[in-house]
Amino acid sequence: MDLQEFILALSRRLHSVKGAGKNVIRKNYTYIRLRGKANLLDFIQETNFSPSNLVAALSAMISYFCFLNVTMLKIAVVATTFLLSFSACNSNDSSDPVDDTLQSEYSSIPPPVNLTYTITAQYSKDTGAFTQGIEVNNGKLYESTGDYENSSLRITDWKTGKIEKLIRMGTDKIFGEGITILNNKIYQLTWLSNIVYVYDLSNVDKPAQTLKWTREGWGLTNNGKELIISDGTNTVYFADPSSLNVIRSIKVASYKGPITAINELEYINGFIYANVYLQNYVIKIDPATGHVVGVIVLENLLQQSEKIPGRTDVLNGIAYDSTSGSILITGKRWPKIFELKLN
Ligand SMILES: [Ca+2]
Repeated sequence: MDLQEFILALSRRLHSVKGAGKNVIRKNYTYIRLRGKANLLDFIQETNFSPSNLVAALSAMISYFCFLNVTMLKIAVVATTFLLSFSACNSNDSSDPVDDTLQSEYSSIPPPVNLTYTITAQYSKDTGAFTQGIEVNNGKLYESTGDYENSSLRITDWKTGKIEKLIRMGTDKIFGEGITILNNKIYQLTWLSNIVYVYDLSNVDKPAQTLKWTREGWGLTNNGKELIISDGTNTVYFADPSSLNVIRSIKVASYKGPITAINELEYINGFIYANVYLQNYVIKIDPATGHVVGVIVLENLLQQSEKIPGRTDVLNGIAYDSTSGSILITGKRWPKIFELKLN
């Protein structure tokens, strides 16, 4: 691949980055940074383009984007930052950012087991739902959606797709995140506003109270007595449900090192299952150690032909139906929810 081909291919990739991230770019660059990094690192690996030529390529790329518009230029600058950090990372022939001194600590962790599964059913789902968290309770699906003004709390019959209750709690500052139900209370995280809404299960029309969570809010589940919360880092917190005081925390890691961007969560039979933002897999975490003991690979779960360009977003959303033993999996603005059984 020569330089011109590289730039053209990269511009196409960046366009897909922009399209997927445009709804969250205005308030915080976390999403776009993470998305940009994942896409571009994949891209570099796919093309085998030499990092030594990146600076020349990026200079040309920024010139190219200057003729488009300001937003695209912003994207190019963000991408440049990551490509340069990638280049620096490769300058010592190491693609793994984990500190060598810590490597031995992680290498003692056994590799995760590949958890195979069978898809037992597929159901239609509202493509307007920017799914941030799902949980099953008493035969219904409780869902929290994000995307600022479009954020909501929903109760649905997931087998018919019928939305039985929809509470719009989003504003230009409130972005819905993870959800869980404990002791007949629904807890709904928000992303950057430090607010956790608490609803009575019997009355979801408005929150019965709010609690303060001092970190970013990403994923939420519970183990029957504690809330389990992720904040987009590699730390998962166990918190008192009445106060949100942190009781303890774990650092999520596999034999390859820390795993960051821990997102939507589900507690299933003594283990924490987690989406990892931008990844097409779910990890199974030992709640005592934080070690990843299993992985469910969900690549191509949603077929390319089922995706709506510029709308269908990443895999996100895991819930456990204890009555059937099924796991429900979906994504942000996906047209489907999948029912799986682990083999
Ligand atoms: Ca969940």
